[in-house]
Amino acid sequence: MSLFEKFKIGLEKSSTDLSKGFKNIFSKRKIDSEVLSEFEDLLISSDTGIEVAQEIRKNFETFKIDKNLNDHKEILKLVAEKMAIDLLKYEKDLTKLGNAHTAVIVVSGVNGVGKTTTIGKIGKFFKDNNKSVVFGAADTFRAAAIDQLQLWATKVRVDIIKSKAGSDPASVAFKTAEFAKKNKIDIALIDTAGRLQNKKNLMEEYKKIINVLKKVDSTFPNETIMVLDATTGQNAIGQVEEFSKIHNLTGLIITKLDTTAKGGVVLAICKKYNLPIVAIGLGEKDNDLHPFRAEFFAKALLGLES
Ligand SMILES: Nc1nc2c(ncn2[C@@H]2O[C@H](COP(=O)(O)OP(=O)(O)O)[C@@H](O)[C@H]2O)c(=O)[nH]1
Ligand SMILES: [Mg+2]
Repeated sequence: MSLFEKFKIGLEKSSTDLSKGFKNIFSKRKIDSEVLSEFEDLLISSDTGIEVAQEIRKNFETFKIDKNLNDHKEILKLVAEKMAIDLLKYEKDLTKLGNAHTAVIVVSGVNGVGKTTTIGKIGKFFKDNNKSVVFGAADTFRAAAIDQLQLWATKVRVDIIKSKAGSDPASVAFKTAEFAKKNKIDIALIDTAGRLQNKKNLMEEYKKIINVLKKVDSTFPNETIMVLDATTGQNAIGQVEEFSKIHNLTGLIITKLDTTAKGGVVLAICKKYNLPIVAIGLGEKDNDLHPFRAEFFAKALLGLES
């Protein structure tokens, strides 16, 4: 199956409403300001946020398209093209993460967004590409979280550094980085706790993790990736806001785009934070993590066939 087909199948639920809406709005009608307002509302309802929707509408108005164009497919193609151009600068491949000799990657995000699952998938990706990998189970908040990462480590056959539930997360992170450096491991992925009940503690915990990593090697961590669950819609934006106060983010991974998530949130997040999208999650299995491709994403989101 081609990557575009994977995007299409993955984004099917997101795209259905949007493409139906487009069809209703643009079929057999001249493009006047009423039509464009409906178009803008449709974009907002797919979680693009008001700003992005207004911008796309504005772009649309300046498209050199025949205002009498009544083939909604043609219009969709034009919108997808424009969207893809806008999103192109946010593409970043997972392979780019492994450029440092030993790359330490801290994975953050609120509870349940898919951090541990995503770490498992990234681990598989790098293993498949002949890289050595170690996981660090620095989400020590619950025993189940450590066990879950252990399961992934066993499944994709990578090393794991872990400690008892309730132990110091920074200490696990430190040991993971130390192990990776000493054994010249290519990629160290550090899982973290995402609970937000106590923001201050979480903030301090992250700062501590980052600081101890720097003690192992001043270039660590090489990446700080935040995982976002697309189903949370506009809330995801608030989460990036919170987490970027704690530490400097270098990229995002957006999960669960295969569910009823409204994919438009990807546009909103990209625009607002200007952070690359390292990968997207299109399912729960180990091969459901994919590189973000602006063109495929835009076309699949709008329900285009090719
Ligand atoms: N459908 C779907 N489910 C996902 C995806 N990524 C993660 N999940 C599921 O989301 C749930 C929470 O994932 P988990 O990795 O435990 O989240 P964490 O709390 O951030 O570590 C699990 O049931 C995962 O299988 C995805 O891309 N698509
Ligand atoms: Mg977890």
